[in-house]
Amino acid sequence: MSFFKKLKTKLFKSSSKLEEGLDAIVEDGGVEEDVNAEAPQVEAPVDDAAQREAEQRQAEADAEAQRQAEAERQAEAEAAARAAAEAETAARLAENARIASEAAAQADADEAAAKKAQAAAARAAQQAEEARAAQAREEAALAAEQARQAEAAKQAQEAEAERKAAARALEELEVEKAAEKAASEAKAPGLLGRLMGRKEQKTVVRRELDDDMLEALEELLIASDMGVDTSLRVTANMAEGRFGKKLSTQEIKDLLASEITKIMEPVAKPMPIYPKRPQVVLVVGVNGSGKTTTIGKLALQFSNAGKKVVIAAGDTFRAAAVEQLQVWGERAGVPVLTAPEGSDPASLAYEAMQKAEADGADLLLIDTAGRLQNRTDLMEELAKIVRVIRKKDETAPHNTLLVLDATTGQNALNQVEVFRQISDVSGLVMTKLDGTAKGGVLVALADKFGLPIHAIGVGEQIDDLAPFDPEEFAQALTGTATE
Ligand SMILES: Nc1nc2c(ncn2[C@@H]2O[C@H](COP(=O)(O)OP(=O)(O)O)[C@@H](O)[C@H]2O)c(=O)[nH]1
Ligand SMILES: [Mg+2]
Repeated sequence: MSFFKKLKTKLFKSSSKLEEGLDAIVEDGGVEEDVNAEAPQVEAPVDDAAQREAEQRQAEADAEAQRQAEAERQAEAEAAARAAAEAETAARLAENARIASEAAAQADADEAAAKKAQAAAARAAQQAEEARAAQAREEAALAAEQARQAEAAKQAQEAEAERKAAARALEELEVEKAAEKAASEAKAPGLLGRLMGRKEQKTVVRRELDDDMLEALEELLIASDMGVDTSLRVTANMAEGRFGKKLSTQEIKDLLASEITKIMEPVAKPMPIYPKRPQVVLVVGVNGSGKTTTIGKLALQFSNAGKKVVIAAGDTFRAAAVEQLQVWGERAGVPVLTAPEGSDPASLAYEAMQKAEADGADLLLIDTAGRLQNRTDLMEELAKIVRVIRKKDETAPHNTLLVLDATTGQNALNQVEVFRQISDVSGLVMTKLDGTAKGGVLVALADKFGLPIHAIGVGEQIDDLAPFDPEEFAQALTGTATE
């Protein structure tokens, strides 16, 4: 799970050229429209009306709050004049409650009721202090006024009146709370609706699919290393039944992604594992394509999967490659057979076959040099390796992996042609897909050669080798990936 997350962030770190190109094509000659092109004018007025209504509601609420504030100020003035009581309604209610409580005690009233009244009054006071609880304030003021009247009367029914007032205040408070809750709930969808309305209003650029647009698409795909034949076929498929229709960038991207997925699906195959022991995997490719790194990554993956692996550092041409492999081997806990610089890789391969057999290894991974500048040399070297390992097992090598650097673009196609002539390439590993915007060449490769793509390299670390996922690849290439 986390592995794929990591992969997503690594695959095509830079936004692909294809994605940028698609944006440009639709914008060039496209027309900005509402997303809901069928009813473009409907949304806006509805939204305005909703906003006006909201504004009006706000104004009413403000006026109401002002009125209440005025009433409160008046009540406060009265209270100050009469009893030098606190200015706040809260204090008044608390005071009233205390009086009520005293009166209740005198009149042998229920002490619990008085406490309840006090608590209710305190809650009402707290509520009154909240700016938005405007009506609660009004009700509290009313309760206070009633309480004050009751107090002024100073009669035997004083306690009773207080209790009633307090009870009413509590009740009103509850009603108020419920009303407030209902109001806020009623407001929620309105607000959400407004937000959604704004979102829905977002415009989209659509362009009519005509010859010009098709040509621009073809050029873009060719420029993205997808190859002429593949590009023409893909655009033709995209246009089928859509000529003259208006398409948005997103629609174009989705169409392209699905065409690419169709081409890539048949080649997305993991490296086959055979019952034969040791299964011999010859790894070929030009210098710097990532052979040695890929062998290190594969060794770890296979040994993690419970396979016993042996590595032969067959690139005896470069001392650095041997050291590099030894480091990988240590990390993966896999033995690495080496030979002195410049020695014969074929005899190393033979030794490795012996060791792998003796160890009962499941897999033997053989690294090779990749000096393409002298094709005859390379061909002879590879042929010799194959010859000697066949002395041990005539069905070997069981896999010949061609490692290709995805950043080389069209050049990768030439490399496949050359290596198919000098070895029996059975599958591909595409490296450096993390550092390129040129993934298009994979589409051309898949379309032209149909060779399985076993894995992709997405970084320099040992776990930066992933299975090839056509859909994910198509999404990354076209910029339709979610997240
Ligand atoms: N970013 C990135 N770098 C890679 C990847 N695979 C290999 N490399 C780097 O490419 C360079 C050449 O790799 P190496 O394995 O030595 O290629 P070889 O000459 O074919 O054996 C090294 O610096 C590697 O770290 C990959 O998937 N992503
Ligand atoms: Mg190497």
